[in-house]
Amino acid sequence: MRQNVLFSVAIAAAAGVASADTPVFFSDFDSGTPSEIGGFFTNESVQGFAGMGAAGGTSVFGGNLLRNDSTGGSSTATTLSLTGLPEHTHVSVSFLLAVIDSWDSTNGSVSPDLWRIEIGDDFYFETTFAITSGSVNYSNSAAVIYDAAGNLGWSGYGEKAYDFGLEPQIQNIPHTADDLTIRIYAHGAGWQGGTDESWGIDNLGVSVSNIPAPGTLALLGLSGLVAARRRR
Ligand SMILES: [Ca+2]
Ligand SMILES: [Ca+2]
Ligand SMILES: [Ca+2]
Repeated sequence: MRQNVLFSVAIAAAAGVASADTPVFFSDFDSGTPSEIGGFFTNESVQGFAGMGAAGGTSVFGGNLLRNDSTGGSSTATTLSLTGLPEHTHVSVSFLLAVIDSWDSTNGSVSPDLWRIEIGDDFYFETTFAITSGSVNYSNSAAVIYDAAGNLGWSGYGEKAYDFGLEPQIQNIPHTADDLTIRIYAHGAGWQGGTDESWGIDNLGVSVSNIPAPGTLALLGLSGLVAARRRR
């Protein structure tokens, strides 16, 4: 059994297959914006978020972030486009989210203010935040960086922040294509953008992994070998 496992790992490496958890992108945005980033964004200071992170979190805010203060909707997304990914079955995404100024949740005024991340063509995660009005808020106590809604910068309204590396719903998402596009945007009938509401991300990372379906581990070596031969 031990030999079989080692054989599978060797074949996987030869075929360009992602191992346990392979990083394929990371940026802290402090020395500019990588070419993989597109769509709507400005690269600007993290202001009062500097040095802040979740207890037990993945990283802390520093230097610059990417901010999106557009009028909202999918056409105003901030995008990340990756190509030539190693073979994989799943993708995971990690970042710090700054929730900036007068968000009104789904039941405040003017609402709803919704925030969405699309990971590939078949998956999205959506939530809302209550800062100035409304009572519904993204609920993940482990991910909280700052939820006191004091003013940390930008216009005079308050801010919140969360570590989305600690959001289970955007870890290990089924995905197999060579290319991956991530789109992040706010939308909703209450979304105003500008100095009313905006958001920012720092320390954006993407990793891919191979997670065998139950009962398929013994076949991995054989399938890897076939894939490797076809490429030659
Ligand atoms: Ca940064
Ligand atoms: Ca503010
Ligand atoms: Ca609003």
